[in-house]
Amino acid sequence: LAESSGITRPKGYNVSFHCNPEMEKHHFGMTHPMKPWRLTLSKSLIYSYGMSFAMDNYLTRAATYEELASFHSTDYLDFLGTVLPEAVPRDLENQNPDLKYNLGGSDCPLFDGLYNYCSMSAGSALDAARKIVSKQSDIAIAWGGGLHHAKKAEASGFCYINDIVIAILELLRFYPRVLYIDIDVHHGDGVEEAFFSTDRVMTVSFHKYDPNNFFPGTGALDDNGPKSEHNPGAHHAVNVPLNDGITDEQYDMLFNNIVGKIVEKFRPSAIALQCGADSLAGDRLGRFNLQVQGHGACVEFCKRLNLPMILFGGGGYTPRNVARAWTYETSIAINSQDKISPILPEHAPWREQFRQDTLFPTLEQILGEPRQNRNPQKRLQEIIQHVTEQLRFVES
Ligand code: ZLS
Ligand code: CA
Ligand code: ZN
Repeated sequence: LAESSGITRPKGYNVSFHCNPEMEKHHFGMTHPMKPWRLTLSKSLIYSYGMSFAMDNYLTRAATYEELASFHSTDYLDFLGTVLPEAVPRDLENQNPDLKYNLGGSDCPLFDGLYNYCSMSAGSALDAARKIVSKQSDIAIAWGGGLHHAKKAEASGFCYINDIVIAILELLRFYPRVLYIDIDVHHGDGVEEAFFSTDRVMTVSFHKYDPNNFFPGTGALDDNGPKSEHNPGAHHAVNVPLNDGITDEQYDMLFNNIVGKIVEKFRPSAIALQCGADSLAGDRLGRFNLQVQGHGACVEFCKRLNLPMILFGGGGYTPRNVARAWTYETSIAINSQDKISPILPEHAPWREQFRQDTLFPTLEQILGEPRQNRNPQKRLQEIIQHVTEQLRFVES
């Protein structure tokens, strides 16, 4: 397979791929938009292209309680580990769920094997971080991770355990500075908050921002970390609030400009890139007009920085497009983006799921009519201006 596709191991560096099929067997519920099955679809496309031959493939273990406790409170973990799906208490008067740690509502339901699911997602992220730290991998991929909303003692937005924070904490044991980049359509609030008071992690999130109508409602341009005099983490949170319909061209211009300037100033020693695929056009929850090429261009830009890097998954609610994006981005990691065929492999399982047989459907194929672009060029320039000024406060 690898030979027929022309895909070979990248020269001079190693890529590792971390996953566990056990994770994909979990269900949030029939109507819930988060479908762990999208991981199965992604992996099967990646394998159909023969990419596993170019990477070190690891079956992820579940993270231990102690590992989860490097970020989460033990009270929260104890509850998460023992609560039963049927246990959601209801308010006697209005019958609304009376939630502990925000668990059991419609966004973060309790389901069979929840603790297992969470510890495996964290396990893959931690394994990825350890491969980077030991220098066995230059790029480590954990598409099952990227659950950026989870807080120290609270579930939020489909996220229960913040695997990203746990992985970054591991990187910080060896690397002086870590840059976290988040291209999920939602604001990476959990990761931002976790590192609010340190100057060793800089976070940057690109997201749809509408404080009243789009989750989680945080991440305004001037939310840059608590600005108290004694907080070394002040100015180390960059937020890029966007509107519906942004295109590849605009997004990549912003991304290259902003991430380029951050890297110049902050000089990270490693990168954690959350590749949430709900920023793609046609996503069930997303609002942007990004195509697989534009989403992937962010990964390509980061790879060219030649820094150790973890690629995380994240959101992504139209499984066929999630699979396309993460497949293309895996090919970028192994430097095979020019070698893979834009036509999906003939033998790919679930080929009919993809509707079109291309890795790069056009906006018309995805949406019929593309979403109206509500990002005037002038606003994008204002954003760049703000970030440029913010970075003056960051010591290099
Ligand atoms: O970044 O908008 C909300 C919160 C609500 C509105 C929805 N109702 C159900 C709960 C209260 C204010 N939540 C968002 C969370 C988005 C999380 C994104 C995660 C990530 O991509 C990283 C993995 C939200 N948006 C859409 C829904 N929830 C949602 C849509 C459809 C359904 C089905 C299941 C449940 C109820 C019906 C649900 C949630
Ligand atoms: Ca984001
Ligand atoms: Zn999202």
